[in-house]
Amino acid sequence: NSDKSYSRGALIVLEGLDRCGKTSQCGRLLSYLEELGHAVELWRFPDRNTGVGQMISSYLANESHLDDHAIHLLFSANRWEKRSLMESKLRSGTTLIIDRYSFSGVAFSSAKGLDVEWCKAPEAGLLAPDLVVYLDISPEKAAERGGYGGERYEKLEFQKKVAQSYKTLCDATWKIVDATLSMEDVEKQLRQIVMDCMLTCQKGKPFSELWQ
Ligand code: NYM
Repeated sequence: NSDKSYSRGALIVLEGLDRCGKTSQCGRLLSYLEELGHAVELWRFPDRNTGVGQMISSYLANESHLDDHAIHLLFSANRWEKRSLMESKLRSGTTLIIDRYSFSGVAFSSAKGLDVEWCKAPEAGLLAPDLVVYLDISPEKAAERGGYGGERYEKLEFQKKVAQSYKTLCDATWKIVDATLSMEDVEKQLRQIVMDCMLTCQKGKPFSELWQ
C-alpha cells in the first residue's frame, strides 16, 4: 500500500491525578501489547532525560523556582522537542503509549490560576492523541493510596483543583475508566479500548493536531 498512513501506530495517552495508577497501567499495557507482537513503546511526559526535562525535574523537586508561565512553557517545549520523533515512530507503525501529555500541562497550570486558553496555545500543532484514557479517581481516594511523594503539586488541596481542570478539558472522545476498580479490572478495560483504537489507526485514520 503506497498510502503512508496505512498501518500506522496509535498515539495513546493516559491522564489522571497523581496516584491514579497511570504509571502501573502504562507498564502493564506495554507488556501486554509486546507479548502480542505489536511494535510499541512507552513514553512519558515530562521526559526528564533532555536538557529541558532536567530543568523541569529540578523544579518539581523544589530545587529551583520558576515563574508559573515559564515552567508551563518548559513542559510544552519538552513535548515539542519530541514531536518529530513521535510522528516518525507512528508513521513507521509503532504504537506509543504516553504517560501524561498536553492535558496534564493545561490541567496543572490552569489549577494554579493561569488562563486555560493561554495554557493551550503553546500545545497547538502537537500531534493529537488517537485516544485519551482518563483514569478517574477522587482526589481524596488518590491521597489515601500510600501517600504522595515529596514533589511539587502532590498535595490534596492542589489535586482537587487539578481534578476540576481536567473536568473542563474532558470531551466526549475521552474514555473514562474507574481507577478505583481492581488493577486487573482497570487493565481489562484498558486493553479493550486500546485494541479498538489501534485497529482504527491501522486502517488508516489520518493524523490530526491539537487545538487548532
Ligand atoms: N505535569 C506534567 C505538569 O505540571 N505539566 C505537564 O505538562 C506534565 C506532563 O508534572 N505532578 C506535572 C504532573 C505531575 C508532575 O509528572 C510529574 P510524573 O508523571 O509524576 O512524572
